[in-house]
Amino acid sequence: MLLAANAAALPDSFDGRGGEVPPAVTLKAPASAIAEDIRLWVEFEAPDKAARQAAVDAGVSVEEIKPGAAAGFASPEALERAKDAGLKVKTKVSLRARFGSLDFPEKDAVYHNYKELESALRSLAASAPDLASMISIGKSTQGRDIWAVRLTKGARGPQRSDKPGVVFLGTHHAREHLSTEVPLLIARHLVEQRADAEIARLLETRDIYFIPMVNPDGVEYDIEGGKYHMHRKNMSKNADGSTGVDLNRNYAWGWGGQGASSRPGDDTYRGPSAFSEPESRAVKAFVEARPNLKVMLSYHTFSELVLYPWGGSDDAIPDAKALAAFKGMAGEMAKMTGYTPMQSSDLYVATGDTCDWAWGAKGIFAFTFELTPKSMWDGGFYPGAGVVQRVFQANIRPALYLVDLADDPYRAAKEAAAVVAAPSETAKGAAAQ
Ligand code: 0X9
Ligand code: ZN
Repeated sequence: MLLAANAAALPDSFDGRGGEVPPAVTLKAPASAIAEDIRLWVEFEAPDKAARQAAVDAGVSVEEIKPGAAAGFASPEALERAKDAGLKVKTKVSLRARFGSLDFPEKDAVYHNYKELESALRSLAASAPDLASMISIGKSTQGRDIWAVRLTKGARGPQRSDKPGVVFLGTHHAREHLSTEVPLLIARHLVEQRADAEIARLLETRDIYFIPMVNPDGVEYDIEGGKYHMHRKNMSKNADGSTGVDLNRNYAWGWGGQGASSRPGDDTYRGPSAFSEPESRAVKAFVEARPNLKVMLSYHTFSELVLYPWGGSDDAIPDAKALAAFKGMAGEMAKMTGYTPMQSSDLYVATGDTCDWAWGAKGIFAFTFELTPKSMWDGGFYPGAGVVQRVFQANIRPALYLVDLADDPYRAAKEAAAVVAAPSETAKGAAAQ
């Protein structure tokens, strides 16, 4: 049963059955108020993590790692700070020079903008009213509803459930559009395949949420005018006139520490305080109202990685049993996807991310996936429509695996240990395939 206090805190549900219309969106700030983009795409020498970290600490958003080098976005000021810190720049180009006007190619129409996502979720909920419902978890900075779809038998909208819960999140970062598509398509897959015995069991016994677009204002700005804007942050107006807070630096676990800029103009600006942003606060309220949540997966792009806490510190999480479970799960999901598993901070230390908070503050087994492609030159944030189905297909098994494990994520450690303890079984299995 839903506690009265929690029930009051939850937004209205929207079940898509009775023709209810979502409230009208009132935009507070015109996106076009953003100044001309002056950021640079910078490739620099990075023989080790220390070089990547120096760049991150100077305010560069590191996006791509390859042998001996790394690359990312930098404001001219961040680049100067990075150079002062000893960074050796190999190449730098303006975004405009490198990416041109980035007109939305016709083939990218398969990606969902905000209205299309809203209507896709509404159709999904309407297509299976016995198991799907739609919930607004709160409003964005500019007043858009942040939509979740819930899949479970026997509970709807904000009703409380004691079944083990899982939440899949997308598009904390505006330009990472594939991270909206993957959770949307996985939700649709579960509904369409609900007659499959395994999926039917999971829908019966688990409470499954998808929030495919945590940062709708940023997404809408990123595609405004039929052009890509390479926008990462939300659309908050900062005190210095710049736009946006990095939502994946705004959570209250280690907030304000390393790898999260205090300079509002930087792509990795952490915000004026932890949970200063309506979008991260909406996720917080959503999680806090649902103590049954045991597992979280936050999709990002790109680089093809499976990341687990901590991201804000090089330390391993102290609970050895939990660490073994995290490693077991990350390893399994890496095998399923072909992605590389690692502790988040092995990429770079960055504080205030979603998954550190989910694990540190709430004990939720939380993963970040960096989806396809592997590099900026394979499409980066805009890999085109051609990859969507393939990336979705690659991500079904890990999603089902996590949903299954939600009843006892520690099982992952035991299962991984069993494989290590019985190598001959593994070898037999491999030979039989
Ligand atoms: O930097 C991020 O927020 C994530 N990468 S992205 O390219 N999508 O921006 C990675 C987050 C991993 N977490 C930490 N290293 N703390
Ligand atoms: Zn991201």
